[in-house]
Amino acid sequence: MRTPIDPSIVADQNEIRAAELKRDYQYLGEKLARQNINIETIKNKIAEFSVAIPSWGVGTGGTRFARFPMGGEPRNVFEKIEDCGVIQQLSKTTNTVSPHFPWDNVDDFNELREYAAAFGLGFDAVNSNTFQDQKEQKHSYKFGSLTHSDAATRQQAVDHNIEVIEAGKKLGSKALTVWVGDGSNFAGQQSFTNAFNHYLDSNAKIYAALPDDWQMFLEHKIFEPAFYSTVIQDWGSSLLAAQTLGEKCKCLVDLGHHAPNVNIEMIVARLHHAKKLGGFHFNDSKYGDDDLDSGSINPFQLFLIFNELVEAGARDAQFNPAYMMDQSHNVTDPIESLMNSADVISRTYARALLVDHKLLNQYQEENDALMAYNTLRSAYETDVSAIVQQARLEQGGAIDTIATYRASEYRKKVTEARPSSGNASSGIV
Ligand SMILES: [Mn+2]
Repeated sequence: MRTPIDPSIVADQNEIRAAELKRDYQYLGEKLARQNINIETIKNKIAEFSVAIPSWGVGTGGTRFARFPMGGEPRNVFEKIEDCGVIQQLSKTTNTVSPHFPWDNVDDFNELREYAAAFGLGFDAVNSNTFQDQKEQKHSYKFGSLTHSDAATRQQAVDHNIEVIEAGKKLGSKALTVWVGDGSNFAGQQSFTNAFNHYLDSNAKIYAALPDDWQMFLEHKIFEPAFYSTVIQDWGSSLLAAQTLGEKCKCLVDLGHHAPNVNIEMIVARLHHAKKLGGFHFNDSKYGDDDLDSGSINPFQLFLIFNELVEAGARDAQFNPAYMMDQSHNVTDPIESLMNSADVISRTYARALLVDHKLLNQYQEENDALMAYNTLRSAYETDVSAIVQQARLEQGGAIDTIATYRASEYRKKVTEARPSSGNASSGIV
């Protein structure tokens, strides 16, 4: 196994914190035992949990105004994999990468697959890109892609998605995520009905190219780049399309792709009820699609979402959504942000696992609103640090991922090794 961080640094850093963690883990274990919760069961679930890293997430993000790249940015997909390898080595929560095409195109996908495997990384859902024009393409996506008024442009976008499936097959991926920014900026610019029909027709062609054991995820987003209307703007349109396209087609919920204050945890419950929740993209936001770090603004909302995901899993043993972090790291080292977010997501999942659903259901049946809320609150307020740290330690990761990463001086080393960095494509969907 390739280890981008010297294992002796990880061992030294863990040694500093091991005794304290042992005491904390024992204390929490006794506390949870009084609630009839076995800490080992929770820890094992945390150890099994994984959230994918988007390949574009290890580059510095930006806004339409500017991007401020830091030193040592990955210059190609192999260097992105190396950075993802750091995140996985220390956090042990991120054993897959979600690639984006054409940004991550290579001549030899088998080579890329083997290179990633050497870091203990596989490939999660593949992402297509029909929201920007590429140099060699014949038809422009200025007025849309899968929903364009022109049939040849739609076909070009369909062909691209099928090429992405082909790449994914070689990488060992099992899902295609489709997000299109198609929409309009003026009232009357676009026929809502025609555009949606084009969307369904185009996606039916992509669906037909899916291997039997693959899934297709439709990602909705309320606005941007279109600011008046977006073809797949909400979970209702997404669900309608997924139900029309077939069993292998499901909806993907990106936390940031909703209007402020929308009850996203309820959307999770509704989509699960329809057996159409295929995936979830984690991030946080204050206003719109801010792509802030997961749980950094509204950690309680993230907990409520996880509570629904845990409930869905308890009701349905087949429920196995694809999880990915979809964030834009404008002011931090992306590796640090992704490790921090993986930690936050794991902690939130651990707290959701502590919810006594039997008791919660009893309070709900009795209409005891206060105690129902307090049942959630009790789990939410539990400090589960020792559980996620112990899970990482037992798998060979770092008790404190950020401190260990900083001690390794990885960023300084890659800044020297990648002198002409700063050119990597870094888009956020
Ligand atoms: Mn997304």
